[in-house]
Amino acid sequence: MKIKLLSAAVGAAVFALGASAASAATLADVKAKGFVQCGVNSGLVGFAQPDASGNWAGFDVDFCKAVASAVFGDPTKVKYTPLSAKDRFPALQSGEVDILSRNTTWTINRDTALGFNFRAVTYYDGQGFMVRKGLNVKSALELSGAAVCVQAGTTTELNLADYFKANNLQYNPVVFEKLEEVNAAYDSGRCDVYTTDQSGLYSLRLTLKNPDEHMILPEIISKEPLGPAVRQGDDQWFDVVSWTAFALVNAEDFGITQANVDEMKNSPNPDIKRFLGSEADTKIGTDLGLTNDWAYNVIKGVGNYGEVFERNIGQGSPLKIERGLNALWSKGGIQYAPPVR
Ligand SMILES: N[C@@H](CCC(=O)N[C@@H](CS)C(=O)NCC(=O)O)C(=O)O
Repeated sequence: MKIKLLSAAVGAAVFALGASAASAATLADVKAKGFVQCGVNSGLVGFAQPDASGNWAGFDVDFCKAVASAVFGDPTKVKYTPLSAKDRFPALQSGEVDILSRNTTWTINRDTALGFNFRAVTYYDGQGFMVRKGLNVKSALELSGAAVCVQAGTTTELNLADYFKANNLQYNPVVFEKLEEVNAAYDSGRCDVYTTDQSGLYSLRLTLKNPDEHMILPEIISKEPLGPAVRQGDDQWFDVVSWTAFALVNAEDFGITQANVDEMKNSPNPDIKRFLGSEADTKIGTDLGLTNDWAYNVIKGVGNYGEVFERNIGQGSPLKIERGLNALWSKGGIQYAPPVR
């Protein structure tokens, strides 16, 4: 009798867990509700920004669309939750969002203590400094005594403290919780320096009153591998999200683009046919819990990694960020994805 009671209690607990928003069957939940709930930046030009009609666009937004394409064959099946630096982690932990696709650095603390999983790096970044050209500073090592604007709830704060300490420099941190407050403080001259991920600086500079009066210093003081995060404890969903990112990079490797993906389905290269799901015996997609043409859908929906990069933050955008470290491994960068086979 005792044993029976105990197993009933365990059953109830498992049910409660399974039925909660943070359930471990995210793919099934996502399919059932018909959309991916994606946590994105509250507004960072090029990365995630809603237009006047509320349509979200950007590099991180396209990743949400890529996952929706993989699951539903439809990039529009996404709902967006804009999240500040501080709010993003509770939102993922609680199950309010299915993925965090928001300039988030993969660190050991987030991978362990906070309970997340990271695997793909969609943007290799590093922390930098922006100053007014009029300050006549050429290096971060000349910033002793500066007032430095920084946002709370980021890796940026600790890197900043470490860098100034390691170089024996004094500084005055000016810390805000909201991005608008940091931007306003820097733009009004309350801070001499703005520090965040270098990609963020390129983006934020465009929103200043006079972008041309500001420059980004050459120093990169940290490693900021940015990528999508999911909750621990759901390997299938983790695989879907990771392999969506890898599909984008593999497509660029193969020369598959949004424009030629239909033609590529009939490529004589068996590797490409398998990737796009047109090899008769493939189980590559179904093993992932998706259809065999999931990668075709991703590329049809958003294009390959290079296309997503150039359109949102590269040469086809006002940011004009160079590929740099984010070039393919075969072109001098470190973007490298394991094979789909
Ligand atoms: N990559 C860093 C920084 C990410 C971050 O939140 N950056 C700020 C400044 S660019 C931001 O995006 N803020 C937007 C917001 O809080 O709404 C991290 O993961 O902690």
